[in-house]
Amino acid sequence: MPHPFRFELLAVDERTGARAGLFHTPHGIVETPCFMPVGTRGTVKGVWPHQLREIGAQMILANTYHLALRPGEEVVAGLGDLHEFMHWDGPILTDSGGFQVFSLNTLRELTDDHVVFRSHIDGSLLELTPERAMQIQEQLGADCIMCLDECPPHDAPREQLIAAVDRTTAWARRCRDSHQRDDQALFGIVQGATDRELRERSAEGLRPLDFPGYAVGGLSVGESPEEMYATLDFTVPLLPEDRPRYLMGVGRPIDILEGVLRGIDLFDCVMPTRNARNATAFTSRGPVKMRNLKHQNDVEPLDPDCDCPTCRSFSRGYLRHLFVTGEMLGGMALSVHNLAYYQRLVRDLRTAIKSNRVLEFHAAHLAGQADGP
Ligand code: PRF
Ligand code: ZN
Repeated sequence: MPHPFRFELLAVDERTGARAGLFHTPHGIVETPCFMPVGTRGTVKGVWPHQLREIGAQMILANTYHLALRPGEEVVAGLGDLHEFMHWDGPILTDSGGFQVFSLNTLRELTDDHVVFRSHIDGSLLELTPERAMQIQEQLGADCIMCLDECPPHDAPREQLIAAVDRTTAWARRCRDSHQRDDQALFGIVQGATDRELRERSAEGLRPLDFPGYAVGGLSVGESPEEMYATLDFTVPLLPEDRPRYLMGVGRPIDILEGVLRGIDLFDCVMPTRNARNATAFTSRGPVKMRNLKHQNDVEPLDPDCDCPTCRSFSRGYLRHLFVTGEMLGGMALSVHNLAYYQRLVRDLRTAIKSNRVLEFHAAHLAGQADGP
């Protein structure tokens, strides 16, 4: 049987290192570069699975932490697995919970063995270990799962950054040793903030563990975009060329472009759906605030260059009305559009990489003409 997680490189741009590839998973083939919509609690907020499919989403992300608290991984497993639970039969990736523990909770205790935290839902004390993170993610049944890692603040003292790298490496080994299912790809996560030595230390610790994919964690946590890009410049070359590379929790459209230029293959971010619920649209002409009075009598679609269900159906005037009156359809319609914008961005990037035009695409995007490669 061929390896279920083959990563096939189709093109590597000689000038930049940008890659186009195919990532084979048990639930289908993912074309990279790929943007994963975020379905934290087993739903991409406000969007039906068939709509995700229609706008070209291929793999989606869900969160171990949230699903373990509610409804609990046994409940999900009892209803089939995450694919059946949320009626998404394409590839799914679950994040391990480490990042959410550090960002959402009052941490009670952090040792080399475990992390203890208070639930953000009912205040109860909970424990997460690398073994437990694997057990939960095996029960949820996603195609790709993540090691438990520690993501400290980017400006934490150096001793704390070093300790986080070493703990993340030790936990990665424990995750790999306890992970059982060979129909799931376990990704290692490189930490080390914006420090070259620490990123090297982290990558050197993880590479011998031979993960089928590697993530760059610890970015987009408060450092400047320039610092993030500089960190990618020296971190991506530390990762194996023949495995998918995933930049966690990033980002704005420009960050995705800059990440792709540096050899990143996978991205996820709440921005398209969160901004949609706040009435901000991504368009080929830049961001548009849909509550603005200037849209009141506008019969034009939100984005003339978009063929998403929202732009095919609704006028700007109608969308504004939905937001001003607080109608649910506003956030739903804009979420579909914003996700379609991100999917078009990565699709156009794939095309540009395969035709050796990725730098030209980048220049066109910066010039505000991001409507085609
Ligand atoms: N680790 C994990 N998940 C994450 C991150 C991380 O560092 C980030 C940082 N941008 C987002 N999501 N496990
Ligand atoms: Zn649209």
